[in-house]
Amino acid sequence: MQNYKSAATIHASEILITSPSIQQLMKKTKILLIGAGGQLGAELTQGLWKIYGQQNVIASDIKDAQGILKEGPYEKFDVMQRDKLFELLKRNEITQVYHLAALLSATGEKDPRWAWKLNMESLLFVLEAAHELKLHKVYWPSSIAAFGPTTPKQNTPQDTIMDPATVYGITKLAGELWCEYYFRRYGVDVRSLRYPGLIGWKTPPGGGTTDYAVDIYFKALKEKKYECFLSPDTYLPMMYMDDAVKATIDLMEAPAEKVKVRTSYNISAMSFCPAQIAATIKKHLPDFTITYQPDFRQSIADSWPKSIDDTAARKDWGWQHQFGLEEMTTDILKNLNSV
Ligand code: AKB
Repeated sequence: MQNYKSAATIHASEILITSPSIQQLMKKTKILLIGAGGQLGAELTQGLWKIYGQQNVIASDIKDAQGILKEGPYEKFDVMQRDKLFELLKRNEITQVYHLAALLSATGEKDPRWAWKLNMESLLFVLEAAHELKLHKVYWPSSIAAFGPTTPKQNTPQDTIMDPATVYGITKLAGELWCEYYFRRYGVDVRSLRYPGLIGWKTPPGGGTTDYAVDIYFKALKEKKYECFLSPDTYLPMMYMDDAVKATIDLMEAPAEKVKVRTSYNISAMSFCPAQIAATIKKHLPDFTITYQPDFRQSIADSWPKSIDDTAARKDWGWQHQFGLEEMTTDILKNLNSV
């Protein structure tokens, strides 16, 4: 597995950065990443630094820069300020935007109106800016939350019933359609992935239903026990952060003609339930115990797919995941043990 990881690192940095076409790209490409303070944002920023150079990637968030983000260019900014967004894009001659800022599924249910406003208006501001300022590319994440209770649960197809049961899911489905609309009507090159639950160890989780699978590693090491808010047999599609960063960059680097889906691509790596992740952790930490106390997040999880068919992403632009549950657990525990 270690070999796989270093291959991915080489792919993102050494090979690409030394090729003349990438040096050319580095000159031309200027990226703004909105929502960089979140779980995916910080790691994606670092992935983009490796390809485009730190000076060409501006991280931004509504909060002050934290951790690794203090090392590169940073703008503290609220994406709901449309004028400020346009000013920032013009002043920095931005050519690509990664727009990750959003309220996730569990937090969204606490304030549905605000979730709708933040998630939808900010996307529309970015799409309008992309059209008016002629940005080269936009990335916006969708989610398995765009599916719903009557969507086929196993190997959920790319094109199928979509009846999201959360406000977050509704914003993802509507957002996918807005992305396709801007592509068809104005030719905006906007690309998107339907992320499963993302699991990383560098930043704390941020209000999602799949976040138990992040929290469990921290609690296992610190307290040797974890109380899970989902039942033991709740299967959900999941992905290690390294794979999520790779998928995002691979999609954004793909030639435009290979990106055939302009709503959002299904993307998959593994699928497991709380009992399975607990058993895998126990192999490393034999004293670890788990208990179950399902709360309102159980019904959110029950409305989502259990596994995802990502054939289109694999066929169209060559998506391949690298981490399964065992490899991810080994990697996370090794890293958390050494911080
Ligand atoms: C959430 O749980 O809300 C997110 C997601 C699946 O989009 N991680």
